[in-house]
Amino acid sequence: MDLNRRLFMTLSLMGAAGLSLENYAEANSGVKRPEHAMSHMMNWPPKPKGAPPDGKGNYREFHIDVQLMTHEIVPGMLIHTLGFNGQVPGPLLRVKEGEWVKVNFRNKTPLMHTIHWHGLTVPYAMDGVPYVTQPPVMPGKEYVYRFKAEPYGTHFYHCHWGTVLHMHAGMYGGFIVESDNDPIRKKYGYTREYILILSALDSNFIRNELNNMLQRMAQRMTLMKAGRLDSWTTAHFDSLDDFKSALKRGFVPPYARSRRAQASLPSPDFFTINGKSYPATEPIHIRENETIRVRLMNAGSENHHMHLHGHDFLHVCNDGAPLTHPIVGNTLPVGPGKTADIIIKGTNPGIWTFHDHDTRRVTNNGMYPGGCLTTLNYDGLQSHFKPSIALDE
Ligand SMILES: [Cu+2]
Repeated sequence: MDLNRRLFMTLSLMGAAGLSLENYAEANSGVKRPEHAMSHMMNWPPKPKGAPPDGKGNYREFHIDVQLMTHEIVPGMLIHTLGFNGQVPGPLLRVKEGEWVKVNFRNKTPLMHTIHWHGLTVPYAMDGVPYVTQPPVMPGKEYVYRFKAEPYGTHFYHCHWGTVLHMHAGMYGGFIVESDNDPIRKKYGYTREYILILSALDSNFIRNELNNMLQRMAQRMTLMKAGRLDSWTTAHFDSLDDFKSALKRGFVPPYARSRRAQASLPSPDFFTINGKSYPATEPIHIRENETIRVRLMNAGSENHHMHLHGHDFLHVCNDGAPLTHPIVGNTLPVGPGKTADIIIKGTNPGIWTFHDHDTRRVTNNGMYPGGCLTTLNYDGLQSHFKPSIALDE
């Protein structure tokens, strides 16, 4: 498949940045439609280089759908959201290095989505970036991703469409590539591992934006059915020059008009670990003298500075790759898109807090305690945390 254009620009499908029925006509007025738009995306996807024929190779096959669902972040706080296979986070995918992976992705929502394999060196056609490497997966449609699982380590996957909303809403999941040669396993011989996916969401933004997108998508589907919407009227261009010449001919990009009365970026009010806020987060378990591995992934848009009480840990992997010189510490910044693996040794029995040290993020709707906080619990420990003791003594 020929995709030799160096720049492929998309400006706002209606679903993403909001051409309304009104400005649809405006966008289309007096502007000649290029014939090349989308042409290179027909017969998509191409076969990844070296991939076994579909249906014949020894694939690890997964079925992932996306659906509109309700999700309880913390007891009493239920939101409408988007989730892979009806859960937040999506299913954990764990494969072996070098395995061929096939993911059948079905879109069961009225919105558009893709899946991006974050940290994996997939062929670009499998990279899941809408209008850059693939058309978006339209409502009711399926898209098949095929790629070889590499490199080994801690990665994740997420929707790459309208990413702020879709990722905040819950379209992310862990992707672990195991290796027989994993030096971390060999060197530290840990006996248990935990996966902590960090995220944050603005519950009001999600509600408003989801409603807006559903509305705009309904308009879009109506226009498509009527044959009034095509690649040009959705405003995507094959090059920067194309785009500039459209501007000269009267095209107004959506960010230049006040689509949203007051354009606003989300300001999260809930902070989650594996989709849950404290006290609904799952504790990490350890025994005295046990070594455990914790894989941290930041699938959200906030910085999280994870701090463990009562212990130093070893930071051993950065974005899945083993560090040649592990770093000892007790606080680790995990920025958006980052993964980090740490090794914890059970040297100090107790119940210890492991939390985001930015105190804004250990709250639920502004109230402490909550948010991005969990505990490291020693197995077999007789809990001595009895608040009444202090009062009695
Ligand atoms: Cu999506």
